Amino acid sequence: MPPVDLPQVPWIEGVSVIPYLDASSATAEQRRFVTDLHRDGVAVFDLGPDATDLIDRATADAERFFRPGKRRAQDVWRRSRAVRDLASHTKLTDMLALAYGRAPFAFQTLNFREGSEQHAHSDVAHFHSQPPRFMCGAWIALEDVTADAGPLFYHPGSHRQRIFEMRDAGVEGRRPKRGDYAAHYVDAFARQVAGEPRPALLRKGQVLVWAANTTHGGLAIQRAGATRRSLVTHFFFEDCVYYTPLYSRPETDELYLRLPADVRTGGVVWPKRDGKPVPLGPRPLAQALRDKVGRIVRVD
Ligand SMILES: O=C(O)CCC(=O)C(=O)O
Repeated sequence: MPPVDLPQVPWIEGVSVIPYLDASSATAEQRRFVTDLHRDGVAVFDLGPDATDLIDRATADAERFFRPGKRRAQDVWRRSRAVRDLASHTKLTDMLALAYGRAPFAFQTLNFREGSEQHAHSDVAHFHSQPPRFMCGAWIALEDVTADAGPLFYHPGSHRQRIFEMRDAGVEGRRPKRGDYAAHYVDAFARQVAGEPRPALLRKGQVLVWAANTTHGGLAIQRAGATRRSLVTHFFFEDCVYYTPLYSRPETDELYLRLPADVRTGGVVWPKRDGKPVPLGPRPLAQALRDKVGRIVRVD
């Protein structure tokens, strides 16, 4: 049996979010955040003036990792206390705990100095959970975003679409492998994206959270040299199984399991199913150990 009181569907993904909020002690700001996330698959709030100093320290710490021609620095939190604290900011984790009904933990950070110009995608191709949809992304603006700097974009309401899997992209009858995403998935996903992208013109200190299946990406940079510093943090939630769908075949339960880091503690979070630890093979253990001991920051 699952641990008592843990929802099997995130509140923001279900149909009972309003009575749930009515029975909670949510503030007006939290209530707006949760209802926006439920309706649109994205929601924005402000970390407030108290976070300005932390944002400035996190921005300065990340700066030394960027390289010419590279877009992002992954897991700077392993080298920066400020990035670590910002990624796990209490106001953010409180919002997520309320919205999902389980305790969130940040497992990865991405610092950007410029726009990513990333194709439209949904994070559930990269990170997913059992039970499903206990995953989300948080995009923190480290400076004001201008329309010509290649803002983040999203498709409101896309979180409600059916999850697009590797087999929908034609990778069938076998486990997906490295290269299948670029060769098959990206274009197939793009063909089924509906509606107009909406740019996220955030001010410094604002946070945009997207739900697991919300379509998003980065718009083209219109002004050479424009910066758009941001910190993206990906979250999972307690007591789930964590896996990488790109290399998994969920229909036959062949999952590429993960042993995610816990950014706040520096440890790892062992996957659980129905409250019981799930056995892991040597690969995720070795990966977690390498990242932790090496304090690895990936720049790409
Ligand atoms: O910041 C961006 O332009 C996109 C970031 C993104 O899509 C992601 O990290 O999943």
